[in-house]
Amino acid sequence: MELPRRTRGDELLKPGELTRLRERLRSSARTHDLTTVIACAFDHRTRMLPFIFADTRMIPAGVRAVGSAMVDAGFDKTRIVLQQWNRNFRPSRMQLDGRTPDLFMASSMSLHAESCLALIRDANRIDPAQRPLIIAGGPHAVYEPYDLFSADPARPGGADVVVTGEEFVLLSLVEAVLSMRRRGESMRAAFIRARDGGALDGVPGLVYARGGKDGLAEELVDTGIQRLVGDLDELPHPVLGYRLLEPPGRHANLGMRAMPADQVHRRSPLASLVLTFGCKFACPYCPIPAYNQRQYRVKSGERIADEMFRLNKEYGLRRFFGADDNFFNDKTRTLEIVETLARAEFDGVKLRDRARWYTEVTVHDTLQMREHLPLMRKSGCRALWLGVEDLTATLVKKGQSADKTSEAFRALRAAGISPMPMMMHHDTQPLYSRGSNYGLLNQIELLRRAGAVSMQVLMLTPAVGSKLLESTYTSGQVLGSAGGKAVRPYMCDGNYVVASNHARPWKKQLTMLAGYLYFYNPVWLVVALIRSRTRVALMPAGLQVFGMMGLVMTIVRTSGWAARLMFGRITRQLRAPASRIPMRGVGGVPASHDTSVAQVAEVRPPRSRQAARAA
Ligand code: B12
Ligand code: SF4
Repeated sequence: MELPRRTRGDELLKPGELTRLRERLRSSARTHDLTTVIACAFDHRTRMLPFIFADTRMIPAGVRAVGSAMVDAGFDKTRIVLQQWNRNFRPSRMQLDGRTPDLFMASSMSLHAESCLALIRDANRIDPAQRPLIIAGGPHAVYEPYDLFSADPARPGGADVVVTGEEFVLLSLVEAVLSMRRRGESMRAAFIRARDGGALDGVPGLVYARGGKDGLAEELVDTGIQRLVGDLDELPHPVLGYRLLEPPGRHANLGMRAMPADQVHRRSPLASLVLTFGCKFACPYCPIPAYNQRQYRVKSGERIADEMFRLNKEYGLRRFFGADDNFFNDKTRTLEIVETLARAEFDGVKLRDRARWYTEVTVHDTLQMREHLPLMRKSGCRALWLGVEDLTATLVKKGQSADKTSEAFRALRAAGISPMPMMMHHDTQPLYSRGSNYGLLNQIELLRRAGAVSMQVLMLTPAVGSKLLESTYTSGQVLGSAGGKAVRPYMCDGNYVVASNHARPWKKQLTMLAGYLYFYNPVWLVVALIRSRTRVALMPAGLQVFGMMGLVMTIVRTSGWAARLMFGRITRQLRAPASRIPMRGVGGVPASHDTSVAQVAEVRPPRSRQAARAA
């Protein structure tokens, strides 16, 4: 099931609404000396191709954005801990500014959900008199907020509240709790009064538990789908978040100080930046258009240039990765950004001489932008990741074909931009096909000849929040276990075959490995070195080296699963994930995030308590 959309015309915040909230909080922050720890959950079992390097050497934008929002609102006693760098961190041991923090926040993708739940459970071990208010957020919270609560007496301890939205929702929650907070009272106690008094019900984008004792939830209240900030220039500046990082280490507790600014670029040579959000396509396996409520949101070129410049100046960051769903989505707005970046100059130095950037686009829109690709290069862009999925458009039809894809790749290479294809393997695709482009190796070879610089091959895996999710389960495609090993969240990244109707699913697992081996190997490394005098220079050779290293990790991690698929008994899951705890919306409407009930397409929760009572 896709996330429901708010009533048409009510998807976005009013212009200036986020800015005004930030200002209001800043003026009240002085009277609340809050300390906050934000943890980014990361399951190290997920380390392999094609995300190796980007997973630990690029600080995730989500926690950094939340940290920036807190500092911007006046709460600078904030620390960000990445499990990527601090595996042993235990929230139950954390102290910041000499005390247990007022707020503990955990962010997670679904893939890292087990690590996130372990963090939250550990935070629940803190003595109730000092226990921070526990807030969960991030992509897993957006799609499956119910998973972050506990109704299991054997494993108590969930979040107090889950934010199913972005900065505006979090800051509105903080404002609502602070407005109820008495002098010297803990944030958790103030939260409980705010919750029980209905003060949270007018903040769309929250899920909180009611009636639970000892960390057990009996019912979840869902305040509905968030309103999105339309003008991304209203977001707090990312420069604030980089000051808050816990340095890498092996301790369970926190260090005295955050990482010094001059070490940031060494630990995180890639900096992710929000440039745009949204995509006009509607691929049935993708949750992105629904999450964005079919809106396309952008930052201005001036703001992006300023972010790159300040991040370079303050932290030495030079390489930026756009957190875009489809950067070329709207040609006019793309050109506005790119033209500004190409001419931006600070302190007499051209930005493009300091900053290189990369992002995600589609093949279709790359062709629409063909004549502007030299401008893209001039603006500092050096690589683009393209969702090719399946060249023959048998699996997915979004205007791609072998000819169009080759044409787009050649145009990119001619402009000096590295094309990075993302392929999707599926049940009906063979390893090799004679006389057609259907086979995986045929497609990889075609892309390599057209100039592909890296390769991503992932198995089509059901994504929560996508149209295809339920039918993939009810059709019996989703595996429950193989050879006695259950499918766990960390395996749902497309690297493991966890959904297949193929008679021999192990073949799918080995086909993906064969595809990677075909692309990443010493032969192509040598060829890339010999051909290094092209406009993309040594990038293909460098990525061959990373690719081979990542492939070793992929083989080590996934071959055991291939063996289980080959020799073990396979069980299936027939029901899509859903809340085990009863969920309700505010004012008699169904809970927007309850996947167990049929949803109406548009759910509009009441704006206020009065409205809720009236409803
Ligand atoms: C860049 C990116 C990556 C990079 C990440 C590198 C890095 N270290 O940052 C790479 C390429 C490695 C990657 C890999 C994968 N990705 Co990815 N990726 C993205 C992408 C395009 C941008 C992420 C980003 O920076 N967003 C910008 C930030 C600001 O947004 P955000 O993280 O959502 O955070 C906001 C809110 O969620 C909230 N929030 C976040 N944390 C918290 C915490 C609290 C307490 C609160 C209150 C709020 C809050 O506030 C933030 C500010 O608005 C997103 C799609 C998107 N546009 O977001 C997908 C996305 C995050 N990826 C996704 C997936 C599935 C994957 C993969 C599993 C691959 C796959 N099969 O598609 C792998 C996993 C790799 C791994 N081992 O972790 C999914 C996650 C879905 C889910 N349910 O978890 C997303 C959402 C795309 C989608 N399909 O919808 N990805
Ligand atoms: S083109 Fe990409 S981002 Fe857009 S809907 Fe399809 S898969 Fe999702």
